[in-house]
Amino acid sequence: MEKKNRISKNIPDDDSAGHAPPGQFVTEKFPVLTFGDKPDIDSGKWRISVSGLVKNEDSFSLKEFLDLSQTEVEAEFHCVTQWSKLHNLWEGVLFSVLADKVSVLEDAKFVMVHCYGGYSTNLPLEVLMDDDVIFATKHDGIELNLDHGGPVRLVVPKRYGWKSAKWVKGVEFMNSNRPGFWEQRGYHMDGDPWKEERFV
Ligand SMILES: Nc1nc2c(c(=O)[nH]1)N[C@H]1C(S)=C(S)[C@@H](COP(=O)(O)O)O[C@H]1N2
Ligand SMILES: [Mo]
Repeated sequence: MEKKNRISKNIPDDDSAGHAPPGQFVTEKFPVLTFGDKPDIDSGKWRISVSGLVKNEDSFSLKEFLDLSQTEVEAEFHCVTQWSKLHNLWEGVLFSVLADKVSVLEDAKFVMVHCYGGYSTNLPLEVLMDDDVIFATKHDGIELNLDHGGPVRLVVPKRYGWKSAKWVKGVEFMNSNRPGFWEQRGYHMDGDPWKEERFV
């Protein structure tokens, strides 16, 4: 079997206490954080569409999506409600792999990620092209359940958890920045936990 590419990011050399961004506490649990009801998703019907400033607008079924090159990413997860889970192994498709597949145009500078259920979040393209940003279908070897965003969620380890959109259904490449669901309600446009970019 082809060996999967594994990328480890933001992992401390040892488990010494206190390694988490300022104002965070470490938990071993994997809490569920969802605003409102979770959507009802039939994996057989799930699709992700890519639109906006790309050469080839496209959409993928789950099977087509899983046929793209797969990667494992080890990374921390920091929620703005102050819990951090330091060890996570995500498996899926790197954001950069999807971006390359549709040929992103030079004018694209920002991205809106759209979710089943109506949630959305915005990020600079540059942040998403980092090699630890992944559309995950598995967490610690187990298929993502619906509570954690299955069948496919985005994971952006270097940003607060609200940027890690669950139940992704669309990726829109944009020229200028626009606020997503929480960003319209006072959350930071960038959301870097190491800079405590929580609310504005
Ligand atoms: N679609 C959607 N994605 C979402 C959310 C949400 O409410 N809806 N909550 C966000 C927040 S605030 C966090 S911290 C993480 C939590 O992911 P988890 O429930 O798998 O721990 O999902 C993020 N993605
Ligand atoms: Mo969160």
